[in-house]
Amino acid sequence: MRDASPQTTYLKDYTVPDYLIHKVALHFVLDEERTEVTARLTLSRNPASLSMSAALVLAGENLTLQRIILNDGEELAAADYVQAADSLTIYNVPQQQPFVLTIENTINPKINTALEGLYLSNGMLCTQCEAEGFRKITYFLDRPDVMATFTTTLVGDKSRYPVLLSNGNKIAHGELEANRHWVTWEDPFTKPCYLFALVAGQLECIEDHFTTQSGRDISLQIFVEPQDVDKCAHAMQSLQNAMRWDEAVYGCEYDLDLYMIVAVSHFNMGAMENKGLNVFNTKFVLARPDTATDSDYEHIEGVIAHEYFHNWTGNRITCRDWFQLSLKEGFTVFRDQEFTGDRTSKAVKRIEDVTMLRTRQFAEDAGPLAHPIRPEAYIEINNFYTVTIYEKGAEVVRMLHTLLGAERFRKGSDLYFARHDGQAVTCEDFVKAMEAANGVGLVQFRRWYSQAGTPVLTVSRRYDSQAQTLTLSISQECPPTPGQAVKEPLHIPVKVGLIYPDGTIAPCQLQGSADSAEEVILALTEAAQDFVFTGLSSEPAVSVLRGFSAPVKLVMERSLTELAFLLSHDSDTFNRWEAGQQLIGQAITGLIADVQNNRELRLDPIIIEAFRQVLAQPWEDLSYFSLLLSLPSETYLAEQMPVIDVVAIHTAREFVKLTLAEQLQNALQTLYLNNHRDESGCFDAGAIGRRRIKNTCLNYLCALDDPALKNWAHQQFKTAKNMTDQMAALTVMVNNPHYARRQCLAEFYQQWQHEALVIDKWFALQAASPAPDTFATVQALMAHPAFDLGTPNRIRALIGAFSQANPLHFHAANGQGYQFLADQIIALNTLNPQVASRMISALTSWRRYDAGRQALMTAQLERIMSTEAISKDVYEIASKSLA
Ligand code: 0A1
Ligand code: ZN
Repeated sequence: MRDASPQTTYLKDYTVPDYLIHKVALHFVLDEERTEVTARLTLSRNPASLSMSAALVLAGENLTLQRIILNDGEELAAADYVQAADSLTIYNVPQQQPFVLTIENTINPKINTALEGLYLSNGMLCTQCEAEGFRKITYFLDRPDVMATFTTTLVGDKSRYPVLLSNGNKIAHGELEANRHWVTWEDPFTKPCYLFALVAGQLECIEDHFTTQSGRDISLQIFVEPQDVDKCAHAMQSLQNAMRWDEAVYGCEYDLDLYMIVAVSHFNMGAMENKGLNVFNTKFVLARPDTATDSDYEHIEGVIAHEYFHNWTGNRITCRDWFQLSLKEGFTVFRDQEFTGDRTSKAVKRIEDVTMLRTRQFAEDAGPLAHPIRPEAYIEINNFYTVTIYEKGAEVVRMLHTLLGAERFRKGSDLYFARHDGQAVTCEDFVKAMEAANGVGLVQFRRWYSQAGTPVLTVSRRYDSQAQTLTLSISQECPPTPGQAVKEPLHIPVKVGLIYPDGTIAPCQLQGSADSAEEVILALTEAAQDFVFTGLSSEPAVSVLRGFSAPVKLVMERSLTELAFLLSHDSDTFNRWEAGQQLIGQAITGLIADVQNNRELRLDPIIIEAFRQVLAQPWEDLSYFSLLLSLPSETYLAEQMPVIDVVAIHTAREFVKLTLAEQLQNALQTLYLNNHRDESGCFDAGAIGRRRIKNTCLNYLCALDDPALKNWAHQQFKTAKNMTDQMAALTVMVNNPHYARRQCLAEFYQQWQHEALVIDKWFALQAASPAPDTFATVQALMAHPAFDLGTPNRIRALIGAFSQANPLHFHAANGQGYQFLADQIIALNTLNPQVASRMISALTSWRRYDAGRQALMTAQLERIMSTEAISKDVYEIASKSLA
C-alpha cells in the first residue's frame, strides 16, 4: 500500500488561480535520456484571486530542477523556494507586474512508460499533456483555466530528429554545429498547457490542403513512420470532410494556416486534439483496403473529425476545470456522431451509438463507479475519461438538440462561441447560452448534469374507443447511485409516433392542442404524467422513445405480436430495429431460463417468421438490414439479467443462432452469394453494405455443421483482397469448430507480421473466441514474441479483449480469468497506471454475478488493492469498486 491514501479533489473547492501566465517561451534540447527544458514564463498575480499575497505554487512531477531565474536576473537561492515531489513553491514573488520566471529542468523520456508528458514511441519523441501531463515536462500552473500563448524552440540531432514539430506556425529554423538543427514554433492563440504538444523524429509527411469558406488556404499535413505513408489517404480525406462539415453545420472555420496530425504507435487513448498538432494512435489514422476493415475506416473518419471539431469545442473555448470535461467531450462526441451519421447511414450510426451506450455506459451508471456527467470529486482525473462523460455527455447535448430543434440549437451554439471565444468555461455557461439564444428556461434540464444513474421510464396505455383517445401514462424513476440516494425527476424528451393496424401513420394530436403531426416530442418533467392523444379512429400501436430520444431504460409491456408488427411497420428506423431486438431478446431471455432449468430448448416460430419477413423484403441500406438480422450481444443480454449467468446466455444465444441458420439456410445462402463479389478498395455505402450483409450471413451459416459452408469461409479467407472479408472469414473460423482454423491463423500471422495494427486484430480475435481452449491460448499469447506490455494497443488487443469481450471464458467459474487479469493489472500498475486502471473495469461489476464469482472477483480486487506502490489511478478504481 502507498504511504497515505491519495487526495480527493472537489468541484466545490474550485477557486480561480492566484497567478496568471500570459506568455510561455519553451526551449527544448532533445535527447532520449536527458532532454533539457527551459521555460520562460511571463506571469502576474490574478486580480480576481482573493489571496493577493499567495506564494506561487507550480505543479511538477518527475523533473530534475536545474535552476530558477526571476526577471532575467540572478538565480534564485535555495532558500527562496521549496521543492516537493509534485510541486515547486516560490516565495517572495516580485511586486512588479507582470514578471518573468525562467525555470530550467531536465527530463528522461526513455524511462517514461506511463506515456504521459514527453515519451518515446519507436524512437520518436512525442508528448501527451491532457489532462495533467504538462507538469511532467516543466513546472507550471497545470490547470485548464490558465491560458497563455506559447512559443517553442526545439533543438535536436538532424539524423535522429529530422522532423521537429510543435503547435502553431513555424516561424524560424536553422542549423547548428555537430549535426544539429533547430526550429521555432509560435501559436498565436492562447491555450491551456494540456493542449501543448511536441513531436520529434524520423517521420514522413503526406500533404494536401483545404480552402475555407472565407477563401483561406490551409496546409494539411499527416506525419507517419516511413513504412506507413501508403496508409494515409483516408485520414486526409476524412480531415477535409470534417472541415467542410463543420463550416456547413456549425459555421466553424479553421483558424491557423497549418493543421498537422502525427500517428504514433504508443498511445494511451485514441487521439489528442493539441492545437494545430493532433497526436493520434496509429489505429485511428492508418488504413489501406487490405489492412483495415470497413469499420476501421469509419472509426478513423470519426476520430479525425472528433479531434478536428475540438478546435472550437475544446480549444478556442476550453474547460474551466476538469469537472467540466463533458463540456468539451460531450459536445464534441455529439458533433462527431452527427457527422458520421451524415457521411454514412444515420440509422446505422444511431443504433451503433445506442448499443454502445446501453452496454457500457448503462453498466457504469448502475455500478460502483457511477458519476454524473459533471462529477463532483475525483482522485485521479485520468479515470474520468469515461463512457459517462463522453457518451452520456453526448446524449445530454443531443436532448438539447431534440428539445430545441436544429435551428434553435444552432442559435445557441453560435451564441456560445461568440460569448466565450478564448475563455475557459463551464457546463453552466453552455446551458446559459442555449437559454439566452432562444429565450427558454432549462432549469430542470440542468439536473442531467448533476444526477447520475439511468432513469427507468415505465409506460402504460389505455385506448378509449368511444372517446377515440389514447392515454399514455409515463412514470420515471432513477435508482440510487453512490452518494446520491434520492433522485429528482428529470426533464426527458420522449419522442412518440402512432401506427394504425393497417400500417398507416396515425396522427399525433395531444388533447388541448390544435397541432397534429406524424410524431411528437413529449416533455416528461414529473415523476408520473399522462398524455392524451385524440382523434384516433382505432387503437394504434405505439412507438415510444423514437430515435432513442433520451438515455433511459424503457419498460413497456408488449406482446411478441405487437413487436413483430412494429418490426414490419415502424417508420422510425431506430424503433423498428429496437422492436426486432426486443422480440428476439424476449425469446432469448426465455431460453436462458430454460437452459438454467435444464428444459428442452425451442425457438418460438414467431421469431423465425419475423426474421423470414425481414429477409424477404428489399432493403436499400444493407448495413441497416444487417443490423436487423443481428442478435443482441452477450454483453447486452447480460445487462438485462438480475444475476448474470454467462454460460446460460452463451448457450441460449448460440442455440438461437443455430436454429435461425437451420431454418433460414436457403435465404441466407442466396443473400451471401448475391452479395459476395470482389469490390476491394470500394468504400461507398453499397459496397460496404454488401460486405456487411454477406458476412452477417456467413456468420450464421458457419454455425451449421456443414463442410460445404465451412469451405465458403475458408475460400473467402484465401481469396479476400480486403481486410473486412479476410477478418470476417477468419472470425467465423476461430469462433466455430473449423478444419482450417489453426492453419489460417498461422497464415494470417505470417502474412501480416509486419503490420502492428493487423497483428492486434490477430491477438484480439483469439482472445475473444468462445472456443474451449481460449484461456490456454491467451496464456500462450502472453508469451508470444509479438506481445509487449509496453504497447497499449497490444494490451487492449489481448488482455482487454479477453476480459471485456469474452464473458464466457473470462468469467470461468474457477476464477482463473480473474486471477490472470489481476496479475496483469499488478504488472501494469507501475509501467502504465492509466492503462492498468482501465483494465480493472471487467472486475468492477462483480455485484452482478453469483455468490461464487463475487467472492473470486472481490478477492482479486483486494489483491490489486494490496499492490505495493499502488498508483492513484488503480487505487481509485479498485477501492471504489469494492466500496
Ligand atoms: N481529449 C482526447 C482524449 C484524451 C484524453 C486523455 C489522454 O491522455 C490521458 C489522451 C487523449 C479526446 O477526447 O480525443
Ligand atoms: Zn475528445
